[in-house]
Amino acid sequence: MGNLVARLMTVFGDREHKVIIVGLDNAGKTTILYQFLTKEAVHTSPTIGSNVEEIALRKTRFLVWDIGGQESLRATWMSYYGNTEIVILVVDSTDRERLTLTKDELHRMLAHEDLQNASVLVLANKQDMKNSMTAAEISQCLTLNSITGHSWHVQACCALTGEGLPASLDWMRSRVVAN
Ligand code: G3D
Repeated sequence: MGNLVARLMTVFGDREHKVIIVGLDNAGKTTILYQFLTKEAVHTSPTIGSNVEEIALRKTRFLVWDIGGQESLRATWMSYYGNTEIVILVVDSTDRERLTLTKDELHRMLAHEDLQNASVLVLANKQDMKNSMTAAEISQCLTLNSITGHSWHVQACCALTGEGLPASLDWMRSRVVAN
């Protein structure tokens, strides 16, 4: 009976995959979460604590935690790491000054034992702004090529229009299906 239930759950895609959205404050995390859900930009206020939403793509269901990025909240990120399959790191592509800080947070995070099996999706957000860095520049600044123990991908996007987000979801789906 247990086996039958397990097989049916596989067929109907019943298992939820845990995703956390991290990044510095103002990167666009909350806008991206609700853009995933509604395909419309929403008015946001700074994330205090966390927002959590379920996103379904065909038979794949993601439980997505949007974690606050202010300095005081970054220390709490690790309490969300357990069972995380995908880490979405949102970067404000215009925020050159804090990219080194983002890089340090990313590499510190990936060294944590609870994230050893997690895949990493870097969203180079705010591509609509004319002074934004490209995904390739961000990839280089974050030294993504040095990440060998995790599957990773960088995607340019604009949370206000949703551009780039369907491709991101497709990549996330391909990762959890591969596992
Ligand atoms: P956070 O959850 O990472 O803190 P938010 O970030 O989602 O609250 O977004 C911070 C601000 O950036 C918001 O503006 C939001 O509208 C804006 N923003 C998010 N994504 C984009 C984008 O792709 N392009 C542009 N131009 N702006 C974006 P406000 O004015 O509400 O603070």
